[in-house]
Amino acid sequence: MKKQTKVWLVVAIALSLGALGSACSKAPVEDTNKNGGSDTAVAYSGPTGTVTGVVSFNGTAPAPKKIDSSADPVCGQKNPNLETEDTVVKDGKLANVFVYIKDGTTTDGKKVGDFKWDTPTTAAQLDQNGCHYRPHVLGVQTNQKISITNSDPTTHNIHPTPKQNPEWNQSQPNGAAPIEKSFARYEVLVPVKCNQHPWMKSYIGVMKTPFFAVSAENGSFTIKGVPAGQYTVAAWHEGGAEGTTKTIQVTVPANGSATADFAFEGAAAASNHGGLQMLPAIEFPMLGRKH
Ligand SMILES: [Cu+2]
Repeated sequence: MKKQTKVWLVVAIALSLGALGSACSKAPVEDTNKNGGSDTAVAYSGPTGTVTGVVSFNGTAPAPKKIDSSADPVCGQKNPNLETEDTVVKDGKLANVFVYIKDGTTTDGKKVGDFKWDTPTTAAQLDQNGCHYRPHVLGVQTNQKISITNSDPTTHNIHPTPKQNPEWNQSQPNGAAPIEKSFARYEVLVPVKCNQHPWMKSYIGVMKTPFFAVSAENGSFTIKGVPAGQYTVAAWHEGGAEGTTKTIQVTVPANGSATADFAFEGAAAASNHGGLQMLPAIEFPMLGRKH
């Protein structure tokens, strides 16, 4: 092959790959949260309602595991019963689930993400206390300040690992001033780790809109001030590489309330029902991904 021909071949392949790449990146379902809130957007002034619900956990919840914190004796002294907190279940209800309005339209047919939603002026709080993050799951709006504090007599290193926002990490010794940060882009959710203590995990949901909540210890959540309309409500629970997301369609009435009750399940419950029953060969890899 001539050298020139080779060069053209390489260029042609690169171009077609590029086209493929951009086609793929556009493939996921549109999420108005990503696009809304431009400078020309207007604030919503119509009627609103509420979305409430309870997040259940079906099947046997994995028992919390005790964390070996011997690498930093300060952690063990302050928090001798440090346990994993990825699946916090009490009386069949699941805490720390991030619930949010993923997409939808108001009754006059406008996308909820296309309105202007003010950034809260109060900072969200993320504390490190007893060598874990408090809260474990946190929701903020884009550009809202997050004030990160260290209540422990040891040094932490806060390290978010976002995909849509810049990654950073910063050490915070005991007694240091709060670290103030924010995320400019929509991202559900940003994992946060600590470079000093590998068990420390937190997740921050970054939303354009104020329509999000985190399920409480009794599994309940409330999202107020939602424009009357039809929405996809999503619930995210951590686990595995990306976590698990469930969605429910709701209609929020003006001055009324819509219910969105979610249910997550352990591996045992997941294998006992659903279409996978007929396909045992596929069951095992699917199970692995649920974790
Ligand atoms: Cu730490």
